[in-house]
Amino acid sequence: MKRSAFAVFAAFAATLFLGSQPAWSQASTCTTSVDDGSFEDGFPVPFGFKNATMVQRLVPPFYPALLTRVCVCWAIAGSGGGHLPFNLVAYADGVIPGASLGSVAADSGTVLAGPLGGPGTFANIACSQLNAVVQSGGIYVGANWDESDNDNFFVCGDTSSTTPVATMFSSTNSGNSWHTTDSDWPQAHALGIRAQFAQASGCIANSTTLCIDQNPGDGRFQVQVHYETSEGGGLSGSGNAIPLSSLGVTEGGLFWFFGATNPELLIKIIDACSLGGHFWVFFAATTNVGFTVTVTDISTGHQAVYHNKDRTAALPVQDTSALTCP
Ligand SMILES: [Ca+2]
Repeated sequence: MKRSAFAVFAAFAATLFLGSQPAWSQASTCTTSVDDGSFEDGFPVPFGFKNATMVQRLVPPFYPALLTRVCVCWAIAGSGGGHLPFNLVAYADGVIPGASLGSVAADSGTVLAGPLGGPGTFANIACSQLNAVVQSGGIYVGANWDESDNDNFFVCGDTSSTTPVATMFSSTNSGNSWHTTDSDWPQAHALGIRAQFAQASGCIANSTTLCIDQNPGDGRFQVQVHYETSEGGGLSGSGNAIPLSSLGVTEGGLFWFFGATNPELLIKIIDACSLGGHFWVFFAATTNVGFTVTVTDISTGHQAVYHNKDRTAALPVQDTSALTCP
């Protein structure tokens, strides 16, 4: 059964507004938000679920961005106060939340019941350990909790008509399916869920970025490839990285362009600092399409960039002065 948080809150808020003001003492320490800074309501996942999840899409102010903290505003209906254990959760971007990026056990801290309408009581939870990096677009973050632990707890809601309607979802099955919060609660414009990001550093491996080690695990060298050809009616895009570290090959890797089963380029980086003060970049591409290889030494910021002209058989490259040491 679905009960309306709005109705519950309207009733107790009307009562408690006449009483003393509660202490909304836990301020948010997150700077990325989509609410207007003041909450008028609270929203549950449709009630009674032991596995309740509510998330909101947030967009970092820069890229690549490491998610360092999530701030969740909790409101409590009824009287007195309480706390609620929950899990901070993060999901990859998409039209709906994508793959789980992990969770962190957390607690609301003490939340006092009281009138809605204020900056909210936030739990500010560090989560750098998730290593959730946003390369583009946004990320879904929020809370997962057991409503039977304390069914008076709601996620703070912003119902101001001037607040743009955020992208918000709830789930009752750990994200196997989602439904939109503003369909459950039409007055919902945004949730009291915020995030903090830090500029991500180091090589961040993804589908188009290969990280190659100098020393085991350091991911010192970032390799990206762009291809562009007039063949096939004109094709261009990012080369797709095929890391080989799972095979124990940490000083080189492959890229494919047109089919995942068909590699186009083998690249490796050799530490020859003791032989003349350079890292060597060697690669061989079995193609005649135009491409650009960009190797970045994350440690120094130095780059080595190589071009192959379109419709030209690529020659092997053995650059022994590619990047200066150390
Ligand atoms: Ca508001």
